[in-house]
Amino acid sequence: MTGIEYADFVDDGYEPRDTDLVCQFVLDPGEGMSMVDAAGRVASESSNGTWAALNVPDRVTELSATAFDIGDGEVTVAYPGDLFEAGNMPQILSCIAGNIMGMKAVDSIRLVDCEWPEELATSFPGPQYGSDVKTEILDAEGRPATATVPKPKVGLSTEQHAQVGYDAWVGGVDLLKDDENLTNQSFNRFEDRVKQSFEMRDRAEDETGDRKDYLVNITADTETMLDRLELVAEQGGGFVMVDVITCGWSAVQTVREHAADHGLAIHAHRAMHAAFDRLDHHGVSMRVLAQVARLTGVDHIHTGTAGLGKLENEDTPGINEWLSGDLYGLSDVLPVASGGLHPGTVAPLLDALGQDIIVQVGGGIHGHPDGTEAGARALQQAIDAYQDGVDAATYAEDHPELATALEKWGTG
Ligand code: CAP
Ligand code: MG
Repeated sequence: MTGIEYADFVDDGYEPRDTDLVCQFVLDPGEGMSMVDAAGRVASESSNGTWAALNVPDRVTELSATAFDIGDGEVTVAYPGDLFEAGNMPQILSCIAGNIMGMKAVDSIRLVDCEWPEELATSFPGPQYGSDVKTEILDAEGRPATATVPKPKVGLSTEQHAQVGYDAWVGGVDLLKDDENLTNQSFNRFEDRVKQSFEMRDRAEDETGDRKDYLVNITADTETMLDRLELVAEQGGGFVMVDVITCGWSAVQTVREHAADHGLAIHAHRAMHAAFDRLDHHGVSMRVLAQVARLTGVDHIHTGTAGLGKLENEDTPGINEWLSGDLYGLSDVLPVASGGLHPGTVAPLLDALGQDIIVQVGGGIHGHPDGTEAGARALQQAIDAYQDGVDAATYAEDHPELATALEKWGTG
């Protein structure tokens, strides 16, 4: 038997093993605590220690986490792979981002980044398509894919919603997208919306000759999501949208399994992420949330607009780079830039993030003075201008829809 107490969870010279899940935290120790005291409590509480010293068989200490690299307000913690259940994201998060977020030993603590060991990472499926949606489901090779959310967010009737979709598709947008707070309300029922929108989609495809699709928000309790997913598949859709933070990762894992049965890609919206990641000294970073999303198998995820637009962002380029980087052969994830974008923001956005993204523009299309179709054309013209290496204002000289958009919202 060995006694384990907080100090046993600290070893500043520790060298992580290939099988460890290695997590970086920033933390502010609680009153009267040194960094080492706080770090030991974090490693203990998130693995197999508690406030009381325990006498345990030696085997148990092999599952203990180790805090090392303890710096000024920073600590790295290595978790033995065997601490985790393969393929169970809620279990992993209950350890590495669980009780420690509220323990008195820290005034604040933020999980900043993780390095995932191969065995644990590959116990998850990862995305089915990732950036391949651009060629396998859409005709968006060599350019950013485009999406639009009808605005107002809620309140359009089913017919109005489907009409907005049609106007946007024929104006050049690839993807219609439901807003996060539109699911199955009395004024716009899910089943009718899906059926009518796909009828319009088929018309737009016939007229344009391009593949068009619809990011259908199936967000609900998990059973209902699976029913909705079946309906989308029956109607010939290629995508379902899940609001991954509000639904939870368990639901995402279940949807991923069923989506694969139908070859449906998953679009991850991230409403409520800012409750975890907005404070830079507390919570869970967007970088880690994006890692979790990739492992659990979403094909797209919103990662922000590199500081443009209406919402606060955490390091969009760095997160996107991680999403496209190697992860033991798991597919990449296509990032979605969204939030206050309009045609005038296209050039700085693509400069910052490259073209392997989805550009989602809601208000910046539907708020166009000449309506949705003109707004969609203006967006496409801004992308064409960028690809031709011409600045938007010059391109607008003989592209009236873009000219009107730039006049209304400016550039950048
Ligand atoms: C954008 C949007 C998206 C946000 C999500 C909205 O509309 O539909 O939900 O961009 O934020 O409801 O605000 P606009 P994020 O294009 O009209 O701004 O991508 O940061 O997760
Ligand atoms: Mg929205």
